[in-house]
Amino acid sequence: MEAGAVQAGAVEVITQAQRYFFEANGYLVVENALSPAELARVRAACDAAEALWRAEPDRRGVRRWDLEQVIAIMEYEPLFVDMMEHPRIFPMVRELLGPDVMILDHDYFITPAGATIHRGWHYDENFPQVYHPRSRLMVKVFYVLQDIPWNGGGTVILPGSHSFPPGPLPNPDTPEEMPNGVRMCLPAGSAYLMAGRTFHCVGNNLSEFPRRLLIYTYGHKWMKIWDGYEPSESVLAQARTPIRRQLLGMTDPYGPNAGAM
Ligand SMILES: O=C(O)CCC(=O)C(=O)O
Repeated sequence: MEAGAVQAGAVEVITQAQRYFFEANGYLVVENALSPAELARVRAACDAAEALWRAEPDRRGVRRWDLEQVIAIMEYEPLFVDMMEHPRIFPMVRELLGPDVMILDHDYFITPAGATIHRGWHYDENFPQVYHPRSRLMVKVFYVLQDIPWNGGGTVILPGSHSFPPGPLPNPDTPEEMPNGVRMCLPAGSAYLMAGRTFHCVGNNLSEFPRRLLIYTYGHKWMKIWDGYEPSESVLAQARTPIRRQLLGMTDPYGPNAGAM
């Protein structure tokens, strides 16, 4: 094991190199986060969720030519609840965010081929009262379900921007023109983690392929689950462990934290 790696039981959670990369850059790529079998299962579950969502237009989501967003994906099938605690990625999130971790939102994103950006550069954490260079309120995980080519609309991230002091940043209309921006053009099965205060933008999908992502955002249990993501009774019924109860906002926000898995 690499010196300085953090362990949960006997399993390595995050290496020192990964942690330093995240602390310095505000994001981290994990290649092969999903095994081929896992990727196939998640893809099949996403296809089924997407079919249901298309067949029932009253289901919540964004239905636009430049973004299709299936809101609250955990409501569609237990596999998506399990993904909230992915055995390789969730321990990293917990390590980076702290033991009081809770889910804030969860979506399935489809960026159609040809879609240009629907939203410009932004921070997800944009609370002017908080001094962000020293805080970490959120970590977002993106699971890549289909290869994202160079021009395929991968999120563009500005490394290190999570610790910039408050103040204006460049905001190019073409996200890929951000000086020092890094494109998340990654193979299917990868995951990338991003601090909530990292400046980022969806890219222009100029490829012939849709971009398919599962996105889970984590915060702290003293925060409030985002409106529209409050778990239904059927999701709450799947909370059979202390950590899952905490993740789903079922525990005392100021009480003891659930122990490591
Ligand atoms: O779709 C993306 O690549 C980025 C999405 C985004 O900006 C966000 O989730 O805040």
